[in-house]
Amino acid sequence: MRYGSTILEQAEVLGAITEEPGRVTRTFLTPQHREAGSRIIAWMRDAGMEAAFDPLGNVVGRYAAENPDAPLVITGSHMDSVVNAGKYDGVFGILTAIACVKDLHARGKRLPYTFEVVAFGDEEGVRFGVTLIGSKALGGNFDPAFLDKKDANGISLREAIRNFGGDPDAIASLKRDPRKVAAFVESHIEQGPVLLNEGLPVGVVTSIAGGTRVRVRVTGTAGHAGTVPMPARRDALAAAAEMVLAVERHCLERADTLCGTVGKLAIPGGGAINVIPGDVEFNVDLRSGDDSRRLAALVAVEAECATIAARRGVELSWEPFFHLSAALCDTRLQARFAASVAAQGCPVRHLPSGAGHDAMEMARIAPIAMLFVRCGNGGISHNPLETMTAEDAETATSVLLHFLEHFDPASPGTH
Ligand code: HGY
Ligand code: MN
Ligand code: MN
Repeated sequence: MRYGSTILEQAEVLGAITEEPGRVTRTFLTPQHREAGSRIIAWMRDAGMEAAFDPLGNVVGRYAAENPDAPLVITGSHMDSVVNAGKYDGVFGILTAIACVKDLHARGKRLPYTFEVVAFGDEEGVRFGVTLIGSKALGGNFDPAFLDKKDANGISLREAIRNFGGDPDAIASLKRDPRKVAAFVESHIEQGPVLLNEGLPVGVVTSIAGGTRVRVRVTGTAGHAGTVPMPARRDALAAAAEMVLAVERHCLERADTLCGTVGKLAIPGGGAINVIPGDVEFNVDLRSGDDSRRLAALVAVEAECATIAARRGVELSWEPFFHLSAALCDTRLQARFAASVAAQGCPVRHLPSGAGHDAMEMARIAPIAMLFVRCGNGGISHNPLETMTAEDAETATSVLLHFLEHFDPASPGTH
């Protein structure tokens, strides 16, 4: 095995760099981000790349072409994690690319394009509530208003960048020139059960589902749990619970095209056992491969929640704060990846991605493609039980290396 076991060992090393001992939580611009980034830089340099943090805290490795004017191919994924994460989400896409460059460099081989490997500093949006920050910057979609977003300790993104040694004023310059970028490709653990159920090590992604995230606030009347008669209550939590079930039911009835999740719900201040909750906040995450169905669901679910609020006499605040359109993977790049999969003797399976990825933002400046690698344990992810095998890491890396060595930037894709 040339790459697989090293990749899993490196993922273990990064998995141990966490803000929460005993579980993997690594968020943007923290000391753990710096430590993990420094490890990645060392591995990139050892593989023959120039590598450093950029002004936003992304790690960028470059394996230059012989011709300084050659086009650019970018790959990579994110180095941050959700809370209590697995070890491979994001990280695999970085490590597999480093392994490819190490192999090329050992053979003294350069590519007909400059190859950039990016460890995006923030894709999950855990610390500041804005997702895909790193790829938004490289794709030219970074909104300066993000800089005023604050974390749970009241630190703004601008301050955090400065404290990290970055430069908020240099972010605009990180956008890659679309005329120079021939393709963006991302390898990622599938985070679902399709490849596992079909006994396949890798798959070629066709599209990446779009998503909408909504901030919901339900306001009722706090009161004494023992003295307010049941019919007279304006219980914000009971109303919110009914709304959560409405989201689930709406999406279950359309499970072939929709996913709906309430991943965060809180009573501000925490609530008390003998107080009727007067205030509840929760988030809705709605996704679909079809943007029109997602937007229709957004309208329908909001209407159902408004009906529940009216019947229960509580107020509803419904604030969509994040929209990301579904992204199509370039058909010619898909075909190239399929040829590289077949070249390894693997069956070719095309499949959509229900998870979001940095490739969605990079699609603004380049044709994109994604390679999925099998996810074990029933396909579980965003969970410490997430797992993959060294053999599959080996296969996926061989596919990526074949793709990179056969990719002709002169005819990249139909962007
Ligand atoms: O939420 C997502 O799909 C990604 O893991 N950030
Ligand atoms: Mn994720
Ligand atoms: Mn991911």
